[in-house]
Amino acid sequence: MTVTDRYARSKALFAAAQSVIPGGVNSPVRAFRGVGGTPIFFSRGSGSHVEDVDGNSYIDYVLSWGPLLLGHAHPAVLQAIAEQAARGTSFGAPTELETELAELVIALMPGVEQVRFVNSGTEATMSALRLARAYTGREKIVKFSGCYHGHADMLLVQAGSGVATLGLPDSPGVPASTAASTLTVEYNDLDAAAELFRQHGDTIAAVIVEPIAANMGFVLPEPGYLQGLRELTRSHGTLLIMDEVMTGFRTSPGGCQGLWGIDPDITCLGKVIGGGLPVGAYAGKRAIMQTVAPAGPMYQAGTLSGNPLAMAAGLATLRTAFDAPEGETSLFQRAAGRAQTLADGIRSLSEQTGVPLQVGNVGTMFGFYFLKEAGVKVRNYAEAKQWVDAARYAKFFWAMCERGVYLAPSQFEAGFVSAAHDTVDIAVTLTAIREALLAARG
Ligand code: HOZ
Repeated sequence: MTVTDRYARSKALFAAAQSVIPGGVNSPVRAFRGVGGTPIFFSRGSGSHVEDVDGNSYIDYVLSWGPLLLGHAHPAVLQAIAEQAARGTSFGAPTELETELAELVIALMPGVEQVRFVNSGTEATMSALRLARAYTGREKIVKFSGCYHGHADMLLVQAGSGVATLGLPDSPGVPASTAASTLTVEYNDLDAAAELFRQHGDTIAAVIVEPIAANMGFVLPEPGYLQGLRELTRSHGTLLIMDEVMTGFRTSPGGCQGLWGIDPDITCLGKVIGGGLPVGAYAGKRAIMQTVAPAGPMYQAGTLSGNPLAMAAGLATLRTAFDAPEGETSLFQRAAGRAQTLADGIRSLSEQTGVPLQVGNVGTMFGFYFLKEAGVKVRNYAEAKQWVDAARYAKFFWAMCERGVYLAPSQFEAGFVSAAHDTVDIAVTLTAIREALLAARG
């Protein structure tokens, strides 16, 4: 593994962190267990670039795991945060900003009529499930193997993201009784979901799904799959929860639901709507959302919920990304165009170098698997575990770092492009990928 003096200061900081923070990180994927070596510690970011504590610069395709749609330290976001901070950082009382952001989310997301803001994606999914249970009076939920919806107890079953990266079984500490209410089925297998509904149909409160499975790599839904889930759930009186924490405002202005015309009952959001500050939201049909306290009996609360700094950063991000004068390209569209060029370039480099990759992209998101064999296709978590060549990705990852490109330190995570990535960034990245593929091919 390539860990040299190039990362000396990161290594020293990681050693210090490990004595006071479990595993030295505050979220497991950051520990680099998926690629070996020592995590890189960052000191600053600007536009499409980040700089580490050793002074190395990288084109960044992690972008804080998605939120930074405009890139690092965008002036509009910084100004919104600074202006709000000068007025106050938190009141624990309503502000106008919350209504403004809710109105904007409702205008953009077709399935959303009301919004409740929370502080993280985990809080959003956890609360959405409580809401579904409260609304339907049922207990069971269905999730898909390899999909990740944060770390609430009932969702840490066959989970993706860090759980998949570390190869962990379901987490200790989750009561068996809690996990027992979570039914799991393979993603992209509508027949298996239908069979589950034949057995348990009338007891299932909700199906929760990532419309693109972006925590086991980047796995697109097969044609008709999401629509099939919509019909299946509707016919059993079960709510469909679309977890668009990652895909919301990244795949299209209206997320995957807008792009593919799926009408979920509840939508989970996060990441981009906070513009890089901690935020989450669960949202959906008015009749369902009216179950949430104080409108209805389902309790959920938070001291920093709807925090004005996060609301201001989210508003600035969404307005800057999507507002474009008639006939002009929005910043979102520009970023999506760059992501397309990048993904097409990776596809053709895979052919040219003979390194088998499965490449996917939608809007400003992309991902690629290193496959053990050419010609196989990954459609679900079982196939991902079977076909992904983790050792080759690890070599590739470090070769990319040495060439000044930072990708996710795990094949089970997606990549992100921002409005700050320009054509030079993409060209430099593709040159680095060519070299790194050859290096990883050995
Ligand atoms: N689970 C997050 C991405 N899918 C990673 C969060 C983090 O480590 O910051």
